[in-house]
Amino acid sequence: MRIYATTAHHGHHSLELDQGELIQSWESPARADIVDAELAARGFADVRQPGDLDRALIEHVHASAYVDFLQTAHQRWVVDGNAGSCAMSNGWPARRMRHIRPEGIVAQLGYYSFAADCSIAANTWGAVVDAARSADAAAQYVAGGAGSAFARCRPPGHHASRDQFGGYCYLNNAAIAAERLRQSGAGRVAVLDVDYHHGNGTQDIFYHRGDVSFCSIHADPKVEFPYFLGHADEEGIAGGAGANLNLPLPHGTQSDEWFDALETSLQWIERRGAEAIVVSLGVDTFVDDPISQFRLGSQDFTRLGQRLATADRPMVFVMEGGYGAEPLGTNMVNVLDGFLS
Ligand code: Q9C
Ligand code: ZN
Repeated sequence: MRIYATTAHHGHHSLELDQGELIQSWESPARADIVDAELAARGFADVRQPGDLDRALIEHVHASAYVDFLQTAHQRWVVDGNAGSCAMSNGWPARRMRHIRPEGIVAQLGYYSFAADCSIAANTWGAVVDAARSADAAAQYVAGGAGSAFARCRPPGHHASRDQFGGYCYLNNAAIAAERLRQSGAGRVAVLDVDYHHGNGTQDIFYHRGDVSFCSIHADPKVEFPYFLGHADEEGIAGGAGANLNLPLPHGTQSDEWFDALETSLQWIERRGAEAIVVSLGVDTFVDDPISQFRLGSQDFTRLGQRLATADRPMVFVMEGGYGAEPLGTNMVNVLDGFLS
């Protein structure tokens, strides 16, 4: 299996408002280092650098003004007199307020985000671009006839919508991979999101589209981040009607119930006629994940990979969530290992 990864992510470690305190985010550089070490230890040696950022491709997924904003936000923050800190908002457009884009950097940070768990530092954009490049390269490799690839992305992407960052995500790596597969000739693509959290950004990006189906297995938004999207009655609209499937599950969900949802997902993806699949691969469903409440064990990730292999489709794995220490590497690589076995 081909891997795409870079080291630019080391420059990015966000601040996060967690239980009333501003902390160094759970989404840390160590996460990718742990996964890279486990990949190397288990013989995944075909690790490549991705090609250049394709701005035109990105603009099929994200608003051009939003991409410009991300690229320039930290510099504008510094010019505004905030050198030395990370750019983060303190106000958002809520009910009965107006969605008119304001002018100042702090206000625009609120306009272009939906959560206070995600800040922008000097090196954030470089990390974000490299994650997007890795997802694109993995999709190009798979579209070229190779069976599978893993984009070891950091920061993750599935919470990033067409024009909002949040949930540790800035550009939507999985959506970029799906769009690349479409542009490379796959008529229908599916994104299967197995991260613990609902992939609200990916859903948003493809909600009007029938050519990219989106399916997510996640903690019920009534009790879990991102709180305001991910309910079972969200089925897509216009040309995308019927092309969105959400399978919310309660806190405490165990393997049996989770794998029932996986069966439902894969049967639905089959019916949608997907020629290729992007897997938004979060392993924060693990029982000991420090911020999550599902109960999958490490062997379950091998089983997940094995079941995905039976879908018998070209597959792009894009790294999303999964927190804590060493088991993160074991769990992530177990999926890839199970897939190859
Ligand atoms: N007490 C991904 O898994 N809230 N994002 C965490 C912790 C944000 C998760 C609160 C969770 C974002 C890609
Ligand atoms: Zn997650």
